[in-house]
Parts: sequence; structure tokens; C-alpha cells
Amino acid sequence: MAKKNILVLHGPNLNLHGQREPEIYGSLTLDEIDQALAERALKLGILIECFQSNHEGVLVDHIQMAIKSYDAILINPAAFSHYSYALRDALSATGLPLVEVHLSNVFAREPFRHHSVITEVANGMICGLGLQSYLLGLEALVKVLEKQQV
Ligand code: CA2
Repeated sequence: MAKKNILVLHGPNLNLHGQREPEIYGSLTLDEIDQALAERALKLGILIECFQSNHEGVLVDHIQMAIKSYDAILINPAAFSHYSYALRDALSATGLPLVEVHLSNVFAREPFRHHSVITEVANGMICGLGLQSYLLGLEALVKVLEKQQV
């Protein structure tokens, strides 16, 4: 059977990761996060592709393309989580399993971060665990895909 293929999306400003505000987001760079995800994917026997953009429309285009080539989506929508109906609609339209992740504990931060318009269309959301949020999110998606095959 073909290996499952998961699209990992990072939203705006996450390219700055590791360079600013390490007390909130940690000191790993985005490349290091992607590397850790690639290593975990290898162990899990799946394929991943990671993509970051600061632009809502570019992310929407990538999500629309995902329908043909991917089995599931792992996303840190960053600030778009809190207001992007465009991203939410695009993710929902794929019909693919979806896990939302955040590095920081959004509920322990400013009130505007307490609500995500994405969570309602996701299988689940993991936050506050830094890199582990992403790794656990990837593992959760693999479990969801395994369940689909039964
Ligand atoms: O905790 C997360 O992963 C967030 O998605 C990060 C977003 C924030 O808007 C969300 O509320 C929670 C911010 C990403 C910006 O990342 C930076 C990293 C280093 C320096 C500056 C920004």
C-alpha cells in the first residue's frame, strides 16, 4: 500500500521562529522543527511536506492543491487561527483529516488568542507543548488515518 502523505503548513511569522521571543516560542528554528517532523515521519512510515507562508491566499492555494496529493493536513495557522474564515473554509472544503497545533499555550495568553476559527473544522487541536505539539499532532493524524482504513 502507498505511504500516507501529510501536508504540514506553518502560518505567518513562524519563519521568525528561534530568532525572536524564545521565552514564548522556544529557541528551535522552523527548519529544526521541520527536521524533527521529517525524522518522526520516517519512524512512522509516512511522507510529509512542510510549507510556510506569510500570505493567506498562498496558504489557501496550497490547501486547495492538497486535495489531490495528500491524505491529511497538520497546520499551525499562527495568527490566522483567530480570524481567517478563508483558511477555515479552504481546510473544511478538503474533507481531509486535520489537526491544528500551536507552540504556545494560547489559553494562557491574550484573550484574542483564546478562540480559533479553525478548531471547529479540525479533528483536534494541540497547544502549549512547543515542538511536541507538532510531533503529537503528526502522530494523531497517523492514528486517524489508520482508523479510516479499518
Ligand atoms: O503558539 C503558536 O504556535 C501560535 O500559533 C503562534 C502565532 C500566534 O499568533 C498564535 O496566537 C499562536 C505567532 C507566530 C509568530 O511566531 C513568532 C516567532 C518568533 C518571533 C515572533 C513571532
